[in-house]
Amino acid sequence: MSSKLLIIGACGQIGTELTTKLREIHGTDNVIASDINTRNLDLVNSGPFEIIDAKNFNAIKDCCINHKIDTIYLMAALLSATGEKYPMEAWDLNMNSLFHVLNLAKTGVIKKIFWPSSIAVFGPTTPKTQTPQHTICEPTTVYGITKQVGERWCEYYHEKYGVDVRSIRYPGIISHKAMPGGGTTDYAVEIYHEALKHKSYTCFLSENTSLPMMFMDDAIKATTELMAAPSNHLTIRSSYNLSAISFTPQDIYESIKAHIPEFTITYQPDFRQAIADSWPSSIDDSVARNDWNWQHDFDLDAMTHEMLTNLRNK
Ligand code: AKB
Repeated sequence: MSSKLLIIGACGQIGTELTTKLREIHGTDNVIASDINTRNLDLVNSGPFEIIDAKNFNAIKDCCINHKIDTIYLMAALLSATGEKYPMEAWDLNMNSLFHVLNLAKTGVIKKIFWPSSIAVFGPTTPKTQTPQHTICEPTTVYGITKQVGERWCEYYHEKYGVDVRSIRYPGIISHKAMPGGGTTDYAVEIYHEALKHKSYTCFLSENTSLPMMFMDDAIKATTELMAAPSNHLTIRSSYNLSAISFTPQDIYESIKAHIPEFTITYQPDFRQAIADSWPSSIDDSVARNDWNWQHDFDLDAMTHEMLTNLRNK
């Protein structure tokens, strides 16, 4: 019998492209996309879609039973910058949605879960470069706290109840389809749009802020490969470090300027600077590389080429 999947938060930046990829792999009718609203009409019209609030346990459970779902990808979350503005809402959404899917797996309604964590689990006391898989995690954002606690619960449910939950600590993700919303790394998407539209960009982080980043195609590849890996190869049930590239706003500016010579940038750091300063600048993902052969494909210039080509064609 083929696997049936539910994606919660399918209209978001990662959910949109993950849904497309999973439909290619598993067949359109085997992948139910869901979100709290129908804001992304292309996605909504691309196959089975349900309106589901990730905080509503019964709505998720009914959907799983009605569609005989065995695997959930829980992509709904409030990110780092929005989480600082709405701390209780971030806690409520990020934690309760995770408990809902963990408990559906614990009680046998579903078999497998993908839940994204983030580099936001790290904080100012974490080693900043080549941050190891196992290290100090003292996050200073609400979002980071929810991801760190979520990781502990994932490992707990795996150890105590045998739940097959798999997770990646995503770095900043850069893509040209759906826009990101409410993150600290969002500048690295906005900059491409502004370079093409206005030939100038005002960056909310300072020029030398180096952060771990990844092109969307690599993030989707990592997610599908981790979910396809044999269970007995996986040594991490909290969340895997994952890395591709690290760059600063100045680096990405120069990469774009090579294609758009008149492009200019100014820097006006805001409250997101403190969040970025608390995160690592590069990540050691050797455990992911060893356990499930993770390898990234895109460096900064290859990503810039893809971003500009696709945005120009829109
Ligand atoms: C954010 O900036 O909040 C996210 C993340 C790194 O998890 N993109």
